[in-house]
Amino acid sequence: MRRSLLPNMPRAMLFSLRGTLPVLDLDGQRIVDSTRIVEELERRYPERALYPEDEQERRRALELEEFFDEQAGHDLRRVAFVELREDPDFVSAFITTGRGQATRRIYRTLLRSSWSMAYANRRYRLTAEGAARSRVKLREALDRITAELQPSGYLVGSAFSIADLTAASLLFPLAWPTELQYDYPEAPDSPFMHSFQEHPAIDWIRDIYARHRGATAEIVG
Ligand SMILES: N[C@@H](CCC(=O)N[C@@H](CS)C(=O)NCC(=O)O)C(=O)O
Repeated sequence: MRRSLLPNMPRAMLFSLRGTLPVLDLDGQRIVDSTRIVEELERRYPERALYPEDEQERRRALELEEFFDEQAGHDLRRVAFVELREDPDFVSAFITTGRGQATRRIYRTLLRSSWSMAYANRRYRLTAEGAARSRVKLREALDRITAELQPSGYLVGSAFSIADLTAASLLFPLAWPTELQYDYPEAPDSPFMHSFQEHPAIDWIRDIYARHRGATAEIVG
């Protein structure tokens, strides 16, 4: 069963004071952080492995996972936050996807308040200089995808692995694949996001979604 903490602002905000999303509750155990979640799922369900079997390939795949998760993912969020903080209408529509107008209005009001902006700017250290650095690093992350690609079309070895999953899913907003499981509102035009459209890694992200985006568990609550 999959549960969304958003839109459930008080619960999500309280949670985010302590940790990040996603979170997996499994047999009474709470696992925070996607790296640890996948680790546990690999242990329990080895038949659908995301870690390559070969020792060297596994190390390589985990290195790439670490890079996209701990660097590129944060760069993408930072740039998106900074670009979108002037657009509370889109952000409220985005985070309330699938919910009614009333919820959306509440979010819009919250996001327009100066304290919520101050909180976000402080918590995520959002500055124009930081965003400029992250824009450069995002392009490097896309270049890294093309540089690492193997003849198989995957980042490591001959099969889909944790490396492909992490890179494609964290950078999805640059590619907006048609297989996204939500009916998101159309993103506002952003010259920066647009500037990537010719990058070959964008097609790679779309292709990974087309081939590997499985059916998703229904969201409850
Ligand atoms: N390394 C973490 C990063 C997760 C992360 O930053 N998640 C974002 C949402 S996509 C988050 O929870 N941000 C809330 C916060 O940092 O307060 C993971 O892979 O789980």
